[in-house]
Amino acid sequence: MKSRILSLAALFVAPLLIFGCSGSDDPTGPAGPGPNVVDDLVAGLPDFDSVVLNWTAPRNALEYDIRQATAAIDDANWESAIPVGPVPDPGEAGAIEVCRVNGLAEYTGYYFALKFRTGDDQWSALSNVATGYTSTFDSRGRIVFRRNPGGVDDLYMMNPDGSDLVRLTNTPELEHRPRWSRDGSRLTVAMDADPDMQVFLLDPVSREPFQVTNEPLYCIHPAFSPGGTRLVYRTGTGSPGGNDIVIIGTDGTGRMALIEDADPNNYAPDWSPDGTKIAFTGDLFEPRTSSDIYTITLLGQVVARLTTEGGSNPAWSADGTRIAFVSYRSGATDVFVMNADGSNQVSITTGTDIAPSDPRWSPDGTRIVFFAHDGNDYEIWMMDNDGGNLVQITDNGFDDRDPDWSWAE
Ligand SMILES: [Ca+2]
Ligand SMILES: [Ca+2]
Ligand SMILES: [Ca+2]
Repeated sequence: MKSRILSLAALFVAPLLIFGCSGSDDPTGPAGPGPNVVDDLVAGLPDFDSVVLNWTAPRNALEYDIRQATAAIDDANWESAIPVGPVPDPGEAGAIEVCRVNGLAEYTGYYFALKFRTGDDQWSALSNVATGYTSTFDSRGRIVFRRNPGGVDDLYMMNPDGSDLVRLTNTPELEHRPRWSRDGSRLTVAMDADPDMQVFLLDPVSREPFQVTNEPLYCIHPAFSPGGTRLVYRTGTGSPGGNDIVIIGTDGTGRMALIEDADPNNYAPDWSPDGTKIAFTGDLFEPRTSSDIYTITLLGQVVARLTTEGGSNPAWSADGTRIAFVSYRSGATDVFVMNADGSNQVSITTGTDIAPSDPRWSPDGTRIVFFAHDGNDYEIWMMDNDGGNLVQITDNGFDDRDPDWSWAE
C-alpha cells in the first residue's frame, strides 16, 4: 500500500517538475513524450528536383506548415516563404517524420522550416532552418530501366553498381523499354495510349511525355538515331504476328516504313552509331523458320543477313564495331557478340543458368547489361563483353527489365 501511494505521488509530481523546466507558458499543452519544438529538421537524399526532410514529431501537433525559400527563413519573412505539399499528417510524438519536397529547381540551394498547429489558430514557433541542395541531372554512365512496384511499370535510373536509384516516372500507364538519346538528355519509350501503345519522348527532368506516334495499332521498341532527330520503332500491321519497321522524326513528322506490310514478326530495331543502317530482328526470307538479325539502309534496302541460326535483339556497341544479340541456337538462351559484319559470333553466357534478354553496351564497350529471371522475378545483371565478371545488380521482388546504359559523355 505504501508503494502505491508513492507511485501515485510520483505521477502527480513528475509533470509539475517538467512544467517547471519548460515554462508555464508552454504553448504545446501538457507534457508528454516527444519534444515540444522542432529543432532537428534536416534535408537530405537530394534528387535533381527534390529533397527529403526528416524531423522528430513534436507532441500535440495537429497539422504541419512546411515552407521553402532560396533565402534564409526567419520570423520576419516566414509568410513569404513558399508552402510545400503534400505534407504528412503529424505522427505520434517522438516518431520520425518524412516529407519529400518535389518540384524544386535543379542544382539549387534551398532553406526549409516548419511550424505546427497545436489548437485553433495556435501555431508553434519556427523550427530550426534546414538547408539542402538539389542535385544536377546527369545521365552519364547511368542505367535506365523499368520496374513494377505498383503492378504497372515505371522508369528508374541507377548507377551501374545499383546505387543512387532515382524514380523517373510514377504513372498508371505502362512504360516499356526505355532508350536514351546519345547525348543522354532524353528518353524514348513506348507507353500505354489510346487505343494501343505508342512511342513517346520523355524529358527525364520535367518528366513531361511527348507523344510522337498516333497510329491505330501499337508502336513499340523505339530507339533514337545517333543525332537524336529521328526514331526507329516497330508497329503492328494488322496481320497476326506481323510487324513493320518504321522511322519517324522526333516531332512526329516524316514517317517512313522501312519494312512495310510485313507478315513476319520484325522487331527490336537499333540504329547504327554511324547513322547509316538499322539492325533489327526479322524473318524476311523463305523458309521462315527462325528469327535472325538483318541490317537495312534508311531506304529499307536489306544490306545483310547477319545471322542464320537464330538471333534477336541486336545492340550496336557505341563504336559501331560489334553487335550483341540473343540466340537460342544452342538450346538455351544466351547472349552472343559478333563483329558488325556478322563474323565471329561467340556466346558469352554459355554455362550460366540464367536466360538473358535484351543486352545493351556500356559506353566504353567493355561491359554488357541485360535482364534475366531469378526464379521469382526479373533482375538486372551485368558482365564483361566476354561474359566474365557476371554480377546481379538488382535483387528484390519486383520485375526489373529493359535496362539501357547512357552513352552521354
Ligand atoms: Ca507507369
Ligand atoms: Ca528477385
Ligand atoms: Ca527484381
